[in-house]
Amino acid sequence: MFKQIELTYDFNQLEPHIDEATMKLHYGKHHAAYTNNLNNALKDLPNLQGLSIEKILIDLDVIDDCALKTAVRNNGGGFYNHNLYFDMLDPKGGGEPTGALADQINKDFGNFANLKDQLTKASVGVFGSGWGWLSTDKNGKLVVTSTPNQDNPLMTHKGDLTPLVGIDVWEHAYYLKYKNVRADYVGAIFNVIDWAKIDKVYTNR
Ligand code: MN3
Repeated sequence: MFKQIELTYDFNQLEPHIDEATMKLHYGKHHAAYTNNLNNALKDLPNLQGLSIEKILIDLDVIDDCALKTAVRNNGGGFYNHNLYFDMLDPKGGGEPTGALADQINKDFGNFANLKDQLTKASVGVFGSGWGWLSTDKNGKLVVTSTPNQDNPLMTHKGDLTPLVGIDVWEHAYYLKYKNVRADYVGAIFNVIDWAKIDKVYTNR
């Protein structure tokens, strides 16, 4: 049974960047539904019992049944992506990365402003629902990509990329507060990204 990560902050603590009503629905309804639907689909896939969600998403092709494969892709992606999303956010976030992550950002993008610009463009530019991503490859190089729906870099790169930052640009992530102005939401979310935590994940990968 997969479980949603527990939040280390209250629903209203990401205000004004992410509003309380959106947080309640996003975590309490959307993320909960992906998690329940994933667990239900896995009941019919005993061969996947005990595997990590990362392993399951990298190897989706082992699922022969088309409908079950789609269910695990959409809901397993939704489960994993939202665990990463809610975990990387923190009321005390914002600012710029430090440590090994900052050094690598400077190496791969020149500076943090350039990374922020690329990640913003990738996220705002998703057509329809999807995600913008900052990932690391096996050598520690940082890469910005985007995916449609609940796909993620584990799936698109078969385990060669590990996601570090995921920016959810489904309308349910921002519409109550930002309406159609996705760019304002993407701009605001940088104020609550916990770069210290992401540096730890990057350093200990
Ligand atoms: Mn979402």
